[in-house]
Amino acid sequence: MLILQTLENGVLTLTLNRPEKLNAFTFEMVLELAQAVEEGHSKAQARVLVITGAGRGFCAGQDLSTFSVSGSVEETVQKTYNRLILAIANGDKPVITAVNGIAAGAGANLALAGDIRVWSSAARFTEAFSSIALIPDAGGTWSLPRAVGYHKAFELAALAEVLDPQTGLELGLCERVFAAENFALEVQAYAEKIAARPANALTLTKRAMRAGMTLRLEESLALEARLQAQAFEDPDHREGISAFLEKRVAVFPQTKAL
Ligand code: T3D
Repeated sequence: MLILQTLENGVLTLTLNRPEKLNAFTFEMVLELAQAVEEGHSKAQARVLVITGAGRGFCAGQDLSTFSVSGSVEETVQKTYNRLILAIANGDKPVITAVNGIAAGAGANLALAGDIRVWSSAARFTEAFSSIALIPDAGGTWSLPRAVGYHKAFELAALAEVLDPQTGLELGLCERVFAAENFALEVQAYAEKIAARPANALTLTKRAMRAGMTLRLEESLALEARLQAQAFEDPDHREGISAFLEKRVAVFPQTKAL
């Protein structure tokens, strides 16, 4: 199995499983992960998806030892990496990329693709592409400038320097850093916190914010109004209000995926 799957307390964890190669991607593996993400978004019991790596690496990017493209490179990238990145961005559920070790090349851009990015203190990040004279793919030319601004993004791509977690935090490449020793447990606990939030509200927030990254203000405001009308109709909204008025903690257990 190139991708391992576990489901615990609403958290579906997808683990890249080629540890001896630092989870470098074969195209078969990218497709298996893309399919697992697509199916995860439709799994009723899954409220949050986590993508992480087995062993000491997160993902070392494309496997360079078996790398060969028969046919069109453009089509291959479209069918593999693009499908994966779109499955993460367009799916209804929050996706957490949990970067346990080195994230290089397409692995770095997979790390960036999550709705929330958490790193281990052992994580490292490098836009390795230019070292083999390629351009960042797997969404890197879109996500990296949005994360750090154009100029820093260009420098990261040009130099392919290896970044540590402190720099990752400062640059906005990740939201949290957890100690390497407890990383899997910390990620599970953190993901369960997200899973306990109102699922439909998070789905609608994801839709509005993802769309907002490319919309004009007027369009974003119109979309917010439309999606807010949907959120208003959700039982979770009534539960949130009741809990506030009754001075108790809200519970959002019954929410169905939209
Ligand atoms: O058409 C297309 O779709 C092209 C798409 C391209 C997308 C890309 O991702 S391009 C970028 C590809 N990735 C890289 O260039 C990174 C290559 N790897 C490295 O630079 C280093 O391995 C790391 C910085 C990631 C980690 O270094 P280190 O010293 O911690 O580990 P290591 O000893 O180099 O690697 C451990 C093993 O993993 C080693 O195997 P061995 O010698 O023990 O049998 C190494 O060869 C293997 N490995 C690491 N990365 C890859 C890999 N094997 C194949 N492909 C890799 N990318």
